[in-house]
Amino acid sequence: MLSSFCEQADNCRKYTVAIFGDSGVGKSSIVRGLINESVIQEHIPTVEEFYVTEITHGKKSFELHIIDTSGTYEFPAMRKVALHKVDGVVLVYSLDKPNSFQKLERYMEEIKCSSRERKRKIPVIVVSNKADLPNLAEPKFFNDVRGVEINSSDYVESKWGCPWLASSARFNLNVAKIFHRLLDELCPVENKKGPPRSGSILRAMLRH
Ligand SMILES: Nc1nc2c(ncn2[C@@H]2O[C@H](COP(=O)(O)OP(=O)(O)OP(=O)(O)O)[C@@H](O)[C@H]2O)c(=O)[nH]1
Ligand SMILES: [Mg+2]
Repeated sequence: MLSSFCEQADNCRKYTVAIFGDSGVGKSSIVRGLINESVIQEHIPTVEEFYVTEITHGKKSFELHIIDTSGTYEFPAMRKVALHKVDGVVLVYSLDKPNSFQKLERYMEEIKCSSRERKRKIPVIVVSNKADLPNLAEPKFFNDVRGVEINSSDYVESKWGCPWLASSARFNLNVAKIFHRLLDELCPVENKKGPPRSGSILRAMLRH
């Protein structure tokens, strides 16, 4: 029997990561981008898919086991099972689906609940996908304490204590970075690079 990549490599670690989000926000497209599969133009709803891929982060190699979940079909029981085995979670929304951000609240509640049950923190990264689409603005948030408007990144950071990134799975922009940023949380490396590229800079790049 063939040994897995991690069985061959001395310094490899395995992490299981689930990707959650509303229907059609681009979860499967993000996963396909990471494993260098071609973009699928039409929306083919996922039931549940598993992928295994290797990724080099810092000087170490990692085997990522990715659970691509369904946003189309409501399977809370399957999400619960996934949450009991994951090391980290990618939460995705997209600006062409305004309610998809609100849906993250429920996923966060489920993640917190599972963290409590498992007595371990489950690192999360929030992703605003489809940054290539023009004329779509990030939702507006207010900081209750200071009464000022704050951006999505600051909102996600202050409310849930997790990082935020904008991506375009269609153009494979920031896709690998999502998983590197999550690995930063799971397994901090010595030579951390600067802060993730902000959504507004990414959008500006896509316009040129
Ligand atoms: N413009 C644009 N379209 C995208 C992007 N990512 C995905 N799409 C499109 O959005 C649609 C849905 O993408 P999927 O990846 O299937 O969405 P999903 O979140 O996996 O959907 P479910 O499996 O039903 O939960 C497809 O038509 C994709 O081509 C993106 O970054 N930009
Ligand atoms: Mg899918």
